[in-house]
Amino acid sequence: MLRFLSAGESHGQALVVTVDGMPAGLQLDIDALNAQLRRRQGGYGRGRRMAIESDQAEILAGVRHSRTTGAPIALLIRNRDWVNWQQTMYVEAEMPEGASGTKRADVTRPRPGHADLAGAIKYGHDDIRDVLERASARETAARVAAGSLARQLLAQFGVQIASHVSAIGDVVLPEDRIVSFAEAEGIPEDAPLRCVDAELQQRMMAFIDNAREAGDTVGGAFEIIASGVPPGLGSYVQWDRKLDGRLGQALMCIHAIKAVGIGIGPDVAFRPGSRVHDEILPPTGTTVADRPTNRAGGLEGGVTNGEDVRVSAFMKPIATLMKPLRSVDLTTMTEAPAAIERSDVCAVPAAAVVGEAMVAFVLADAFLEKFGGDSIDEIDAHYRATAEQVRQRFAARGSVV
Ligand code: EPS
Repeated sequence: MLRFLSAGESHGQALVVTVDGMPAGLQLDIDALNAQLRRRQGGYGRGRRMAIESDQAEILAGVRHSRTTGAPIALLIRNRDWVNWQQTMYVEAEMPEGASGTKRADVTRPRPGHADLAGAIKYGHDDIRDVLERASARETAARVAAGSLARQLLAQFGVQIASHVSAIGDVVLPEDRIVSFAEAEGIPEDAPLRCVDAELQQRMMAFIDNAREAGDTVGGAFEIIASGVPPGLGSYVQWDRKLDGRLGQALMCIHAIKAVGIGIGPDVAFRPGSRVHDEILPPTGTTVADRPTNRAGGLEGGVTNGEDVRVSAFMKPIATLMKPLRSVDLTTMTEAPAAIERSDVCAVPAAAVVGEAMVAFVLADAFLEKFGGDSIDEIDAHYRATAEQVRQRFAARGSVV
């Protein structure tokens, strides 16, 4: 089983993440890992924090001479902003001599839509900072680091992952505009919103500008596409083995994600079967069958079918509004505007990078389940043998596979 656990506060010293279950013998590219962290920091609509940080992962354990050893991998990402927060976030009982930064007042007015109120009730905190520091989407940097290891494992076997932003507020890519993996992968990294349609992207930016001027925030949607995914990952035989359910959880648990769709997603409810299901035709290429469409997003019965895996996620607007919503001051229980924390106006492109990481993690886990072994060599042998078995089985029936 591949799994990870993270720790770290948004303005604490660092984020740490432990990845357990990575096989031995994977050659790691730390520059590629850091490039993923950089991607997460980008996108039009982000706040001033991203100008302070320059996220870089340090590998503390589980890797020797840039190869995984099979031991748990520990990664650390330092928060540069810590120096501005030490007086507020120190770990010791008393503020250490010479602590840097400023001492901030307690946060007592929960922001609607954030974890503030529910967290303060649940954990018994009077200073909501104890909630928001951990609930912050800063934690997603740890996920991108963990997901990047999974991505590097998958890449060894030809699985690639890309994403694109399909909506910012009500500026939405048309339903019939199907974005190919190559198109998503080809989006320049400096594209402000990582949308495949340049004209639409301009309108999306204007939408964000308007929200910023109004002291408001915006959400949106993105799609993750994984190509080269072998058929047979996941299973229909038990509820918790269905890969669509596992992908759903992995995306739903990203901060501010409120809905997930597989393939054409919720549209399946509004169309007849003939415009939902993908016909199965005799093969003309190297796959078992031709599928003229991929509305199912590469998953049937919770199992990958060899087509691209396509998953969409829908993000709510960020909960910190510069023109705050009404709230209650929990010290006096009287009405008061919600607290204002420095924040982003829109973080949809960043969330898409986090989504890629989470999808990579789930696919790598399912991949190891099917082709598992303790080293890359063992997995490789199993992977090749399975592909060959499938080829021979169908070739015997006249297939060109
Ligand atoms: C984030 C860091 C945070 C926020 C954002 C995500 O930094 P700060 O709170 O210092 O501005 O920019 O988190 C939120 C929007 C949130 O509501 O928690 C990051 O590294 O992605």
